[in-house]
Amino acid sequence: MSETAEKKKVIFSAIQPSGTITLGNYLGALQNWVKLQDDYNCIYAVADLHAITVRQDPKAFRQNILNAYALFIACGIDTEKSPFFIQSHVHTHAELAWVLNCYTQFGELSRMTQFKDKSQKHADNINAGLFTYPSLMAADILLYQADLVPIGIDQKQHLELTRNIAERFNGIYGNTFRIPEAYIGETGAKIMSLQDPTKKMSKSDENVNSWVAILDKPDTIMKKFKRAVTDSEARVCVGEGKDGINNLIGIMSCVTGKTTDEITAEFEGKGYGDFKTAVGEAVVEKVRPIQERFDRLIADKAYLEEQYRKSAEFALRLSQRTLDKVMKKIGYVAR
Ligand code: ATP
Ligand code: LTN
Repeated sequence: MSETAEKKKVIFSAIQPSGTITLGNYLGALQNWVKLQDDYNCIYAVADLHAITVRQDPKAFRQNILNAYALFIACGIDTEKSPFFIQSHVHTHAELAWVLNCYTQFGELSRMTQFKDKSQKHADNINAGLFTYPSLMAADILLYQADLVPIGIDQKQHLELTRNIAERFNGIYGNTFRIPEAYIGETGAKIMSLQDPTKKMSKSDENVNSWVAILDKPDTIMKKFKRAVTDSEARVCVGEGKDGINNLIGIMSCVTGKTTDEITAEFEGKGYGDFKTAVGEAVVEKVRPIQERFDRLIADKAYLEEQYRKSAEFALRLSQRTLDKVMKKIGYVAR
């Protein structure tokens, strides 16, 4: 890292490899990660340790981790600029998570809405990891002394808790962790389900027509958009009670860069059928080059391995500094 690069603010973020990456993940998270690379020192990870809070099939899990890794590079994550590693390859994360668990209160974790939602969804497996998930997320962020954390709105509560844990630790032992801030992108903050546009598009939704995966084939993408739920007004414009159309206009704007007004003017006098087809085509065009790059990358295991190894080495060196400081302050005997 150069002198000037050293002075840039630090960004950390991660995403779980818990299934196929959707258009919501791409527009809400990934696209921002790519944009931020030039102006910040970015460090990114595939959060595979977090993913086992929900039961994973070993074979599918391994594939999902590699797919997510390759897909992110295909979307524009450049490991020369931004170390991009697999969380389980860097042991400091699990170590600091244990320490932070002892500085996190039961009451605080009980208030996390994601814990409540996921406990309901997976009532047969409410494990301790699901409960302490936010301490691991706090460890991810605090290890790199991150200034900013790009996330969707749904992760804001976890970031607040991270700040509280860091402030508590600093209060006891003196300045150890930088206090991070959430970075919520303006566009694509919340892409809604194509089948129930009052709910967010979510990869764990059982209705496959509710989400579009970045790796969906063009005809699947077209079919899903043609089936998208709209309203009976049949006018392409933003309005109250028009959640479906509002969402489609939002998606169109995100993928083409056109404003809402430009889109409304373009589709003046046209029906929903035409508009849905146009949105589908715009999305197909957007993902086409990503899919082509993905196909090449996923076939090149040696290249992927080189990237995640190199990034994990960098991440270990950096995070070990913070962990050493933490252990010393607590009173552990140095190795
Ligand atoms: P799950 O369905 O398993 O909860 P998810 O699709 O909601 O998964 P996450 O892995 O929880 O996705 O989120 C990854 C990132 O993508 C987060 O930063 C999150 O805020 C963002 N994100 C997820 N869904 C959307 C969406 N519909 N619109 C915008 N951003 C989203
Ligand atoms: N909890 C996040 C994924 C995640 C993360 C992080 C995000 C794990 N560790 C650190 C930002 C910073 C999610 O479910 N989207």
